[in-house]
Amino acid sequence: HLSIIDTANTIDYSNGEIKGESLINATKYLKELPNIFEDQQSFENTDPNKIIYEVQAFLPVKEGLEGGLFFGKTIIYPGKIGDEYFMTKGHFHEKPDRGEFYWGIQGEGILLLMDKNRNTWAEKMYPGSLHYINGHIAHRTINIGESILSFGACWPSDAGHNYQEIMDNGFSARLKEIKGKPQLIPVR
Ligand code: M6P
Ligand code: ZN
Repeated sequence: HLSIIDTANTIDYSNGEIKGESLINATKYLKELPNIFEDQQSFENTDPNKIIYEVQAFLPVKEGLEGGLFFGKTIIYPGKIGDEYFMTKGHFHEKPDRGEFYWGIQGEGILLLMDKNRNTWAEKMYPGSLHYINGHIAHRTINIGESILSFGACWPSDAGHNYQEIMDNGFSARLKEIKGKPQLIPVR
């Protein structure tokens, strides 16, 4: 007879946590993010082993396979380096015609977006916010709240991560806390 089976993977909607098989976990410490924050003095005065964010992803197929999908959850801890909030490295996709969905699960954040011509803009992230990221747009997430920012992501298994442009030149705007409020400041 035909059997009805349970799935190997589950998701907890309250915090985005994924359980089951084919999972990877990555912890991003401050020391691994040397070119992200502007305030070098605050960077050096902060514990290099401080955890800034954690990525969990369900990779049911091999990275690089055309036609598959990856499903992730990222949490960014609350905090600042100087007047900049904790944030992800940010990246373009290696294949610029591969898009991505992000959705807010917990906390308050900003999704920073930048096109190839270095025009930058931003979207608010909150529980229930849904974001479509066009394939050729760089994306970085920032926790502007006082609690954990948790968001989900789904992207093609052959999208790839291109960190180079962001490593070399950053985004063309920085999100800073000015008089207690997040504000986008153009760079140079
Ligand atoms: C999301 C996805 C991942 C990405 C992660 C952290 O979960 O977009 O592909 O790795 O955010 O972002 P980054 O790689 O830029 O640090
Ligand atoms: Zn991406």
